[in-house]
Amino acid sequence: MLYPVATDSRVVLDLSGVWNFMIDDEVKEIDVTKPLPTSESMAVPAAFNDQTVSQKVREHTGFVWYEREFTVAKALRDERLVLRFGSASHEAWVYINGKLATQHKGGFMPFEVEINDFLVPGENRLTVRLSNILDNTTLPVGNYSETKDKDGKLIRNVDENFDFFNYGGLQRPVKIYSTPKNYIEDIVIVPDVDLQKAQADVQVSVQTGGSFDEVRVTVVDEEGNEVAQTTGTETNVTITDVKLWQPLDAYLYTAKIEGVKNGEVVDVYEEPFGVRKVEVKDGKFLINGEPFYFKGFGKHEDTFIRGRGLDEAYNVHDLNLMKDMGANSFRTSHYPYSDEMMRLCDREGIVVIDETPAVGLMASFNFDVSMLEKEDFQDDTWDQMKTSEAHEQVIRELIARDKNHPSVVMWSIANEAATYSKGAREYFEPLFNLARELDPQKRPLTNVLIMMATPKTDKCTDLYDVLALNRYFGWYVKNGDLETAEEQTRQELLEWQEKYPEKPIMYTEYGADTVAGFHSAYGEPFSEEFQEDYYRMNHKVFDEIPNFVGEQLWNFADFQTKFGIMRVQGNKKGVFTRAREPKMVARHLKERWTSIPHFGYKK
Ligand code: GCB
Repeated sequence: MLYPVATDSRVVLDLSGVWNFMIDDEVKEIDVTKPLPTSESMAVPAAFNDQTVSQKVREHTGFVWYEREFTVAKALRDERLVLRFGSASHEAWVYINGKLATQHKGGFMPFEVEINDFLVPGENRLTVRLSNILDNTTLPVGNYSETKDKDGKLIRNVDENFDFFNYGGLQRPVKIYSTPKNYIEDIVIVPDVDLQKAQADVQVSVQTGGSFDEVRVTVVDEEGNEVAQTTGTETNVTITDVKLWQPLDAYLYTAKIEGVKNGEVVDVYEEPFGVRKVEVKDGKFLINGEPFYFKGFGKHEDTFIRGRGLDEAYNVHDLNLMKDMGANSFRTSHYPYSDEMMRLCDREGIVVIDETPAVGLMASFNFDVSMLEKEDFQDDTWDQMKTSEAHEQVIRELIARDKNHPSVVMWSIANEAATYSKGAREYFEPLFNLARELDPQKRPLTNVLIMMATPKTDKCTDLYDVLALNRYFGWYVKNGDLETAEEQTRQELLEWQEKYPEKPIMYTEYGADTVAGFHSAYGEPFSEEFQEDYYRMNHKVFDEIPNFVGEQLWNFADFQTKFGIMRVQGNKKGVFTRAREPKMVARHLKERWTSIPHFGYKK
């Protein structure tokens, strides 16, 4: 799916701003042919939860409504007009002038619909009904229940089966874009680079709607020079003296696609792309033929007031904080991030592990962490979960959206699923096969593993190209005992390496809750001293393991979660506070990461 951009043939209208908003208390049916009976304001894009000061709004589970009016100028009305939502959490029903235009389930992917047939001259009314319900058929997974209050009114409840706040609403931009009636629908770009010859063979496939006499493909470099040109919808171009997209040294070419009819260019689209090669070989993760070392974070889309809502200033700032520390990468834990963030990573040279929203695929998720230590732990996750369909859908949508991004070097199919339990293989094998088949660039795949998934217990390891481990020795296990934790860390990593010598190993989470400003002469848990000691211990072990190719700690910043006795105003494992102020450990990390090269750290 193409990102909406303005070109010589396309106009983009942004519907960001203040919309009407209403909680649906399900007492009276809403008549979508009439304006919503509400005077509440809500900014878009942003979660609805933190914009008011009403607890009822903040914790609402069920349905909400958004509404605004819009006008499309006469000059555009003969064009094909498409309404596009960057996301809508988690299920949306979209009405234009009272008629259902489209419906979409899954809260982290864009969707769009042609709206010409729904429009009237002058003002049009756009009404969106949203559900933030999560259950055992959705991703992420929620524990859903219904009760009645004393007056018999239905109360819906979602107990998140994951450790982040269930923000809802229109959290990414809503746009209308125009295209001509004959239009470029999608572009697939697959660069194949010969590193020796510094030459790239770039396969370009163009899907069109309507018809063209000819489709022209022109590759333009960063200086605006045309470096290759060809015609056709399934075609190849060669770039000589190619400049590679490298981590923190991004180089972007642009594929300019022109649809020609009767000698005239009717539609134009410009897709940025990078030329880089990703391979997994002999226990190494190679980017452009060199062994790459991941330094960075698991993150969240999480800021004050906006929740998971797009905030490009935070995105730019977060990447600058990362670069300043010598980091080179992050994982889009635990769901696909906005189009805007992905495009920013392309241009900043930040390496991304792109994750689906498959989190909570574990029947026994809770804070009883004693089970983390049991080797033979089993549960009935794969009888309870009915998520295969949603999982397949989101893999399709994610790869369709992000396939051309050079920043994306690996797909993460799930975070901390019960891969140690009976039925896991049957569940995951078809999904891994699907992702391999769909990705035109054939990137490596991983499944991010919880502590119970060990070399002995994990049932799907052969499906993963890279072993991505979330480990909390010294925190959830042996809390505060860093000596034992060090031994456990070392022992497990050596075991993985011995059993799977061809698979690179990385940590995709390790961390300790740390209250900014809390100090302890004894290095007690929760203090800034403990956080630093904990990371130093882990780093010592990482450096001993030859196939250990990366450290992405948990978490970049403190973030909001549901409340509960294990969380004080959210998860405090951030290296930065939620306001992006550094904790003490940021200095250690900067020192370490600025001295570790992006390539060739492990020989
Ligand atoms: C994990 C989860 C992450 C949590 C983290 C924690 O293993 O993947 O979502 O936030 O642990 O801090 O407990």
